[in-house]
Amino acid sequence: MVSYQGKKVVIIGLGVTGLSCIDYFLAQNVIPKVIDTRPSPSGIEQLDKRVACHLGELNIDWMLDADLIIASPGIALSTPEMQQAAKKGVEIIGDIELFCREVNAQSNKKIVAITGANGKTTVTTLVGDIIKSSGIKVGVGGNIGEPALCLLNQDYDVYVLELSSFQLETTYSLQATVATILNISEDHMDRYPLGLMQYVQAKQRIYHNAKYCVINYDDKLTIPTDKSKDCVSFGVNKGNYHLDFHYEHLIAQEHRVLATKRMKLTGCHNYLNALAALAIADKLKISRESSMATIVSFHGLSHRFELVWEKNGVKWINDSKATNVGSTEAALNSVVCRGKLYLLLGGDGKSADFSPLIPYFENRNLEIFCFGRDRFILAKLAPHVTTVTETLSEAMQIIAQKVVSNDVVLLSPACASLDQFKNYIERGKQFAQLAEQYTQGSEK
Ligand code: LKM
Repeated sequence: MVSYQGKKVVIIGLGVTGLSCIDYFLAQNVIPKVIDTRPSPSGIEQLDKRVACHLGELNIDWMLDADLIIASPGIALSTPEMQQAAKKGVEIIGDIELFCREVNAQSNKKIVAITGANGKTTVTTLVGDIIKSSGIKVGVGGNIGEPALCLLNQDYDVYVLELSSFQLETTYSLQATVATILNISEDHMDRYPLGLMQYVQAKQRIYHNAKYCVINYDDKLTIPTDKSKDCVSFGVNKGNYHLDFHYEHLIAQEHRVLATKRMKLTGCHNYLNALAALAIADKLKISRESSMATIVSFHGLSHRFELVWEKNGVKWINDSKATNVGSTEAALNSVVCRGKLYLLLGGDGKSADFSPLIPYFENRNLEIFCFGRDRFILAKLAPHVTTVTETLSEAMQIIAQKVVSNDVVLLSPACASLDQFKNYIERGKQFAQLAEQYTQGSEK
């Protein structure tokens, strides 16, 4: 165990991740202090009595007095108080750094590290399933499911971590066996005032000290800036892992390995997700047969282009996990609709440029409903076919009155949910619940 005994530790940001950090320090008899800028953050009810807590604002005295600050992904390093602490020489790291130091102190433990603008949860989950069904003990977490620190002391041989750009910013000791940036498209511009390259730089940290890098042949920004890295690539037409002409097969190192029609995942972006997962599995020397069986049976994730309700020939698809423009583009590329498409956009746009969506709205039988904080910005994309409501619920109530057989209602909001929901999961649950509720007694 790495020891922090005698250090003054301040944890910034509660929630499940903050709580996992507190437990980690308490287990070695280091009593941390906790700060959260939110007046009533989640997790506060489970806080250990020994831990002093300051809510509603940052406590600069505590921060400057600390030896070590553990920063939540929810707090920007550019915050003036964080800058002040850093300048004074206070060490600032995140929970993933604590995790990596522990793993490095042990031997024979492997980390697979996955980031990207989109597909990272799908690939992380799929790689976790592939490793598990090959008989290896694997822990999956990080930005999804369990915080990384909760995976320690569970006798796992391999860890598969989904890492956000914010988590990577506060990580220094990651030594992944396999690391990947799946793709780059604009996201989190509210947190990266210097633009896309600042976001890319954060993501590129995943490759530091990685043994193998899995890169996207079609996306140069996923290539390690360190050209000496050992890379393997996936892509649509080219790369070590690619697709054939009509996306009919997955091809690995010039061999057809799977007919895509056998997969439950659909759409080009998902075939690329499967190729990336296969490239990672191959680097871990997992048998192709085992990997393929898992890729075939993989059903995809909740809240990710999930058919949650069907009535009177109308499909209601929950893609609440589409929290950026690129993700909504993938949905619009793969949605099949014989009638009218009702698209729900809205939430916190994080200062994104939404204009890449405009071509998807042209020459299409479509109506758009915009809700949430950035509804008026979104409504400008295609004003002639757009209705604005304050909430998702109001929009769905109107849509439920209009839909007829063969129509599709798609929640793929291109925005974060945090302006009106706890997270995208709560937004997706509300969509599924209201789809059922508002179509009740509408038998046709
Ligand atoms: N001190 C302190 C704080 C303040 C606030 C600690 C702290 C918060 C929580 O706030 C946030 C904000 C944003 C926590 C996050 C944020 C973003 C944790 C993760 C992310 S993310 O970028 O990885 N995921 C969001 C996104 O936009 O992709 C998910 C949005 C959604 O709709 O669920 F913790």
